[in-house]
Amino acid sequence: MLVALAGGVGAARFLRGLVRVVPPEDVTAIVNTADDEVFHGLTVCPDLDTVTYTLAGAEHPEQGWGLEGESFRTIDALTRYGADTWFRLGDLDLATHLHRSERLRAGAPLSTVTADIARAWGVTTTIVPMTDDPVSTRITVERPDGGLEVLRMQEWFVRERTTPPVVAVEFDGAATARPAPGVLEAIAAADTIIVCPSNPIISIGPILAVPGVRDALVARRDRVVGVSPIIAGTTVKGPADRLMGPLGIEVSCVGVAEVYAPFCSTLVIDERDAGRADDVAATGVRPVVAETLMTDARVAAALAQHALDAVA
Ligand code: FO1
Repeated sequence: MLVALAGGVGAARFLRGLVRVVPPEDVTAIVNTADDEVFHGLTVCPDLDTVTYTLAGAEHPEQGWGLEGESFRTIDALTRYGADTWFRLGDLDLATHLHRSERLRAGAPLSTVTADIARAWGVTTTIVPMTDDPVSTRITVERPDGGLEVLRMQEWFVRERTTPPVVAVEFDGAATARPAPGVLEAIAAADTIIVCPSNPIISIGPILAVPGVRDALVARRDRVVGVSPIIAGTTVKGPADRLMGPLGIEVSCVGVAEVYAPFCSTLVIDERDAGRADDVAATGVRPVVAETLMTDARVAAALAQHALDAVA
C-alpha cells in the first residue's frame, strides 16, 4: 500500500503517473483542504476535486483544475446580481459543489462525501481529505503603503494573482483539527509514502500541521520520499517561489530538502538540478536525480517509478 501527500495540479499529474505503475486501488492520497472556500454558499474543495477529476481523466487539460469542456454561464449570470465572480466556478464543476454542500449540510463528514464523489467518477484510488475539520490558509501580505492585511488563500492566489508580497502564512484551525479517519493508519501501514511535487508551504504545509501527521511521518522517515516541485530555482506551476523566499527558504530543491528533512529520507530532484545533489545530501536527505517535468502521463509514470525505486 502506498500513501501520497497531495496538493493540487502538480500532485494530480504525479498521481496520474503513479497509478500507471501500481494498481490504483493500492494508493491512498491524503489531500490538502486548507485551500477550501465557500463561494455563493457552496463548499469548494479545489485540491480534492483536482485530484479526483485528474484520476478520472476528466480534468481541464491546460488549466489542470476544473473540468474538460467546461463553460461558465452560471458564474457569468451571477454578475447581474453584483456577486463576486473572480473565482471562476464552471457550470459542470458546480454540480460537484452543489452535491458536496448538500451532503455536508445534512451532516456527512467531508471524508465520506469525498469517497462518494470519487466513486461516482469511477476513481478506485482512495482519496482522503487531511481532516474533516475546517482548516484555512491565511496569508499575511504587505500593501504598498506598508500596511499588513490577512488574505484567504484564494483571495491571494486567484483574486490578487499572488502579487502582494507575503509576510507570513498560517493555517487557521489546524491546531485543533483531527486527522480524517484512516489518515494516520494509512501512514503507519504504507510500504512507501510519497510527498507529491506540490507547494511545500501551502499544499504540504497544512497536511503536516494537522496534529499527529508530522509525527506519523517522522516515525516512517526511511520510507518517505519527496519529489521537488522546484526545478532550477523556479516553480513549474503555482506560487511556491512567491512563498518560500519571503519565509526564508531557498527557492530550490535544497530549500525543499531543508523543509522536508525531519520526516523525509529521500528527495527526487530534477536533472537540471544534478549540480545541487551534494547540497541536498548535506541537509541529511538522499538526492535521487530524475526527469521531473511532467509533460505527459508517460513522464509522470517514469517519475513515479523513480520515486518508488528510490526507497525500495
Ligand atoms: N484557479 C484560478 O487561477 N482561477 C480560478 O478562477 C479558479 C477557479 C477554480 C474553481 C474550482 C477549483 O476546484 C479550482 C479553481 N482554481 C482556480 C484553482 C485553485 O485556485 C487552485 O487549484 C488551488 O487552490 C491551488 O492548488
